Amino acid sequence: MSKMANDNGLCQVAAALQKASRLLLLGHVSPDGDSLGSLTALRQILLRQGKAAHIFVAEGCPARYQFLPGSDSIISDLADLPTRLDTVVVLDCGEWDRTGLEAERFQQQLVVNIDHHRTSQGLGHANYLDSDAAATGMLILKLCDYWQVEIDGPVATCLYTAIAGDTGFFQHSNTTAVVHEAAARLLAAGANQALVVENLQSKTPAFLQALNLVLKRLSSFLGGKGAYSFLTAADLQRLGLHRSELEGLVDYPRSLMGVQLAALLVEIEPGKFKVSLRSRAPWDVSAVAATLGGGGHSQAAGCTLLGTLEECIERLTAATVEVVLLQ
Ligand SMILES: [Mn+2]
Repeated sequence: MSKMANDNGLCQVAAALQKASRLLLLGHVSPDGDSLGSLTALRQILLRQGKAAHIFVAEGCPARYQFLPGSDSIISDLADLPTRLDTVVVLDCGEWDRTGLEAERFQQQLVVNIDHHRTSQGLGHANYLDSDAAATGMLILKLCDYWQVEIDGPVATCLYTAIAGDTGFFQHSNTTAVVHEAAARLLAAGANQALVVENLQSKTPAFLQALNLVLKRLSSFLGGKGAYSFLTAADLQRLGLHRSELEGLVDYPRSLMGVQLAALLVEIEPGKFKVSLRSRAPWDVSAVAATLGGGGHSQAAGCTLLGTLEECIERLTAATVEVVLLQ
């Protein structure tokens, strides 16, 4: 098989980006380290090539990611979207509704999709998809290598954040030798690891109060192999927490000894729960999420459920039992 046919779309995407001159880069709602790190890294590389590149993130850049070089130029107001665009790049997600914008808006533009979610079908005219990659940041690094662009300190910090984010700081099961090699390269290139750790690992008082509630409400099912907890819309309002500040909370139920699968239900608006799912291999939570209309990776996935808390827990545990029995 030729290299062209076996590169998951890298050559095609690289060519499309090379031709572009005015780009809009989109991430996903509830932006995380991989999404924001990949966006800010790619933007810097495109700017260096003399292109105009803007990033749009519907909710803006969460405070903990504002250390990322270039994050201060992220657009979150639709009115600020550049009008003259030739190319739209969708990073780290495979569905338009996850970008916070509608596909209809970009019918005149070439659409490029770079993603590592297993559920992604490729929503672009050119798609670079690799579900074996631990993070979209790994794909941006491959793109850099393909173009033979030099990775400077700021780009290295962004890509290091992306990879650290999606591997749970090199602890999740997707932390392969390839991931460590990439991290080593980025550190050698000047990634500011201390800055990344300081910003990603420090918690706000409100986060710790939310964690307190999550731990108090921890329930088990599947004979102790499953654990779930929840936060209500009233909790979030009382604590003054936005859903984007809850990243990592589900890792606590998952850390419980003997737990194979953990779920955190967060009521993002009354009667609407965002469910984060985590598992230990070989349990596959992307299959659980898929039966509930969501998606993701085998050890980290999510979905949205509508109904009362009790109804959503019931549907979630029923779907989990069904999928686990089949696995
Ligand atoms: Mn990702």
